[in-house]
Parts: sequence; C-alpha cells; structure tokens
Amino acid sequence: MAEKKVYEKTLGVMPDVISGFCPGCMHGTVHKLVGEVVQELGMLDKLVRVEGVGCCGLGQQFVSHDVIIAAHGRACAVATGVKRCSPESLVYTYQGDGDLASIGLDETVSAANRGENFTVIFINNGIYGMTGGQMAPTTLIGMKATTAPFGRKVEEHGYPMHVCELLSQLKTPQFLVRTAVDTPQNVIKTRKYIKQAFQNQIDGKGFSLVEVVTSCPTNWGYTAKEALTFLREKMFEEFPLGVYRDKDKEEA
Ligand SMILES: Cc1ncc(C[n+]2csc(CCOP(=O)(O)OP(=O)(O)O)c2C)c(N)n1
Repeated sequence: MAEKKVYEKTLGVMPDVISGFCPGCMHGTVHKLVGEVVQELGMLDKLVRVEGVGCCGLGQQFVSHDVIIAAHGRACAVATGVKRCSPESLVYTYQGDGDLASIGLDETVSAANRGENFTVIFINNGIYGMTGGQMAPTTLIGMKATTAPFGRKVEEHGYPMHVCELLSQLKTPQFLVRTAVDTPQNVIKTRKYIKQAFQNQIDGKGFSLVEVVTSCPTNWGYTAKEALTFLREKMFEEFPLGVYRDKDKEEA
C-alpha cells in the first residue's frame, strides 16, 4: 500500500526531529502554534523563548528559535531582563504549573503587576510532569499525586489555584486567557489567542498570558484517550475556558 502523508511540520518553525513527548501530551501542538503564529507575524528571527524547568524545559530540542532555560520558577524574571535589555526581541516564557504557579508564583505575579512587555504561555496540566507526578497548585481536589497518594484534600492542601482569576485582580495585565487544544476548534481559538498575545507585545501593550489547560496521561495514570475525557469532564470544570482580561475590549 502506498504511504500517505497525513502531517508535515511547518518548515522553519520546528526542527525535523521526532518528538520526545509522551503519547497524548499536548506540548507539541502548542509549540507548533507558537512557531506558526510568530512566522506569520514575520518575527521568527527575533523570537526568544525563556523556558521553565520540567517537560516545558524540553522545548529547546523541538523548536527552531533561540531558547534560554531559566532556573526553576524564574522564567518571568529572566524574560524581564531579556526584554528590557533587548526590546526588539519578541520574548515569551513557556512554563508549567509547578514552575509558574508554585516555585515561580512571585516572579509571575510581580511581572504581571509591573506590566512587563512579554508573553507568557502557561501549560496547566494539573501536575508536576517531568519529576513523576507530584502535586501542583492546580491539582484537582481528590486527584492523586505521588505527594498526595490519597488525593488532594482541601484541609491539607487548599483548593486548586486559578492563575487567570488571580492575575485578573491586578490592574496592569493586558490580556489573560484560558484555552485548550483538545479539538480542532480549540486549536483554532488558541492560535488566535497566542497571536493576539504576541501582537500585544509588538504593540507595546504589556503583559499577556495564555493559559492552556492540557493533559498529562503518563502522570494522571490514564491512556491518552482516557486523559482527554478527564480533561474535558474534570479539568475544564475546575478551570473554565475563556477570556479573563482583554484591555482592548474594556477600553473599546
Ligand atoms: C530549584 C529546583 N527545585 C526543584 C527542581 C526539580 N524539578 C524539576 S522539574 C520539576 C517540576 C516541573 O513541573 P511543572 O512546572 O508542572 O512542569 P511539567 O513537567 O509538568 O511541564 C521539579 C520540581 C529543580 N529542577 N530545581
């Protein structure tokens, strides 16, 4: 039977290597969207990625633009330095929930509050992925983690943290959105949001954050298909998708 090509990587955006991510992981989709959008904006040669530690920190193997790996949680602080020293660069951080909302929460809130002019891509998979499934600030109530083997309990661990809602209490951020890439429609929406977040930076509007609620089949203990069901039934219930702040619309 003749081979039929069903997928091709966008030239110049991603290197021609086999993805090292687990089956059902959504990092690859988000990497592709970032690259394609910035290519469309004609800024690929100016793009600098500051990545957090974790599976998010594997990106340097799978993207074709410049990458700085920040110490765990410090991506927003490093991105602040890069963007302030090199304002012509298009800078984004790429961070997991452990990185952005736990060890790096101060850096995230402070950068958002200062209105730093860069873009944040926040991958919320409800767990510490790379290190083997420890509880993250975004782990759901009752969800098992290696550090919460009987499931997250409110009385011991508090409620899941909602980053878009938290940051929307600040006056400064320009754009805060929570989205997903589980269906073609959501991929199209996420593409639009990522493009807006980068366009905001090009226009000097300040801090934009795109939270992508994703699955981690390996550490959730599900198959890729089961993880999709969990994502839609449980994760989206706790983390409603939508625009939490768009200053352009507020001012219009
Ligand atoms: C200062 C410091 N503390 C702890 C670690 C160990 N560590 C590496 S990755 C990681 C968790 C990352 O989880 P998350 O940010 O959710 O990213 P994911 O792997 O899910 O993409 C931890 C705790 C480290 N590298 N540095």
